[in-house]
Amino acid sequence: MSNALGNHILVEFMGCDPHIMNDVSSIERDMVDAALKAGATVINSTFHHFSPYGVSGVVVIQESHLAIHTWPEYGYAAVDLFTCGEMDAWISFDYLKECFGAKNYSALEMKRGAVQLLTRNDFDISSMRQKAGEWTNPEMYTRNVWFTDKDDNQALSLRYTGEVYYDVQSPFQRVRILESPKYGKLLTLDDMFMTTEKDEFHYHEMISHPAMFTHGNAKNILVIGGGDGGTVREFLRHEGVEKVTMVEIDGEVIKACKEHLPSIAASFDHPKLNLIVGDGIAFAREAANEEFDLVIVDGSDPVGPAEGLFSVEFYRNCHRILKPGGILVAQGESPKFNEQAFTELNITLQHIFGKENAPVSLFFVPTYPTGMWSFQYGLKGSAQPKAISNDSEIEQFVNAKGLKYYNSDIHKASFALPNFVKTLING
Ligand code: SPD
Repeated sequence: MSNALGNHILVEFMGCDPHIMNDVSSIERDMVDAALKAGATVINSTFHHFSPYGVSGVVVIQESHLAIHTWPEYGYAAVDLFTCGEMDAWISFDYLKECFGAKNYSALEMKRGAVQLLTRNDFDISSMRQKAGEWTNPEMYTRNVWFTDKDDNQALSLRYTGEVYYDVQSPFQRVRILESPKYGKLLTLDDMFMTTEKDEFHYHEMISHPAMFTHGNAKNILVIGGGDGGTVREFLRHEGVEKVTMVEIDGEVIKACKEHLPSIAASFDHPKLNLIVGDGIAFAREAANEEFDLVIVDGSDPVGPAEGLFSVEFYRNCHRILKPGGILVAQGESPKFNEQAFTELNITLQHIFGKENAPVSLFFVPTYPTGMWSFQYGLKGSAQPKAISNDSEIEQFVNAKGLKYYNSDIHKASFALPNFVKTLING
């Protein structure tokens, strides 16, 4: 590599699985993963399916690119792995060979940009830096790196500056803190947005205060998940709260947020907080009957470690450990992004708490796909969150604490559902 700018591996994959060769989503995922496994920084990817057969696509990486063209009818893929620097593209090659089920392959490796044949032009870096300093946001002009949270059909992307403050593969998930021009620092788990410095208050105020003001006298609270700390921070604003127990399975999330998101992870040292790094599902299974006034499930999406937070057994235990009059609030997914998880969770809650005791609160999060998100309730008493009458108490609290999303109107309005959502949960 010392005498060339880049390394280019031209690959022929033959005898590949024809179905995989025609599946644009899985090819894109495999190509992006192939880049990541070799240690590349992925800038962007674009993939296209040709009707009836064939996929073309490119993953642009900071170290150059990975490209593919497939002919499913021949079980064939032509792949280019073009890299520069220390990246070992053979790691990508081995990974793709497995993913595509290639029975045969050949590869031709060439050096690109032989340095002895090139003449170097040295730019005047100091004048370029000065010019960049005159721009409002120099990063906008020099980097085009996007983080995308998506399923097969929808996505939400945020531009980030390329700054990565934290990137650790924990036993449960990939925990990252990235910097974005629009939303400040971002916490992502695997390939999903969890929270951002600039819009976290939408989520954290809405998971906590509506339940507090519906209950009216909550003293003992259990939070399952919520590793960034924003949820417990909000509960601990209420002076009447005596104890908050938080059970987060992934200590890396807590560590990342303490180090890089201190405004969210602001209350981990609070004397009323009992912080446990452990399995929230097991905790709920083992907790005593009728122990908590509120049980809050601040979990991630139903893949990986949070899958069990969407199970019937888990919510039966949540019901059991709530005191009479207690309230469950669970991160309820989006009726626009993941209708199935949203609906199934509500049906589970209706089944366990009763049909009238499983209301849904909708709120807006700009950094979650579709922007429309939900908290789903289980009421073990008669207090209905949309029928509150303590508006002036709420407004006093909102003003005293300087809340930015929640108020008494939002409280009531968030339980009003569009017709399509009513149809999803009422069948
Ligand atoms: N897709 C995002 C689901 C929400 C996950 N919880 C966010 C954690 C904020 N404390």
